[in-house]
Amino acid sequence: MSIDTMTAEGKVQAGARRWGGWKWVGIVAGAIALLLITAAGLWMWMSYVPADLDYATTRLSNGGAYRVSYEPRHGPIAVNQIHAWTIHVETADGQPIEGATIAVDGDMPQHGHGLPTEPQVTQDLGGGDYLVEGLKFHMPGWWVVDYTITAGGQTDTVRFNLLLN
Ligand SMILES: [Cu+2]
Repeated sequence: MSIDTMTAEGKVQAGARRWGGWKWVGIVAGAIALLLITAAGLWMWMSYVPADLDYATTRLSNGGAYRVSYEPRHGPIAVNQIHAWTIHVETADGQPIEGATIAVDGDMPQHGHGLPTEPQVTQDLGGGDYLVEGLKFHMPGWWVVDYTITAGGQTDTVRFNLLLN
């Protein structure tokens, strides 16, 4: 049937079919674009690192009770290697704290996952020094490590930022 012999209604239906085909192309292209934008956004979010992060290895705890510093025991921290830190705990005015109870925690703030291991303070080395064993960072990027320190009935948490590559 040629277009001339179609009823007006038939022409409208044929037109709708043609546009119907293009509509699907539009929907698929839109879906692909949305997927790409989502993936790009997710990637940007997961690799985002605040510009003003403090990477100091000596920091005051959140409540100001303790000054804490750390040092990896075997040189620079490599991704995916179990390693140990020595941390030093003192009061804000510099008196070493011995006999503290210290819990270790850590995570990647942008990834929603924590540490792959359960590091622990395994030894009170005296003079405010403590041995932390079992640390491992299994991805490059921004990590935080928190020490929650309890001494003399006072609990406070200190946070260290690390950027690994
Ligand atoms: Cu991660």
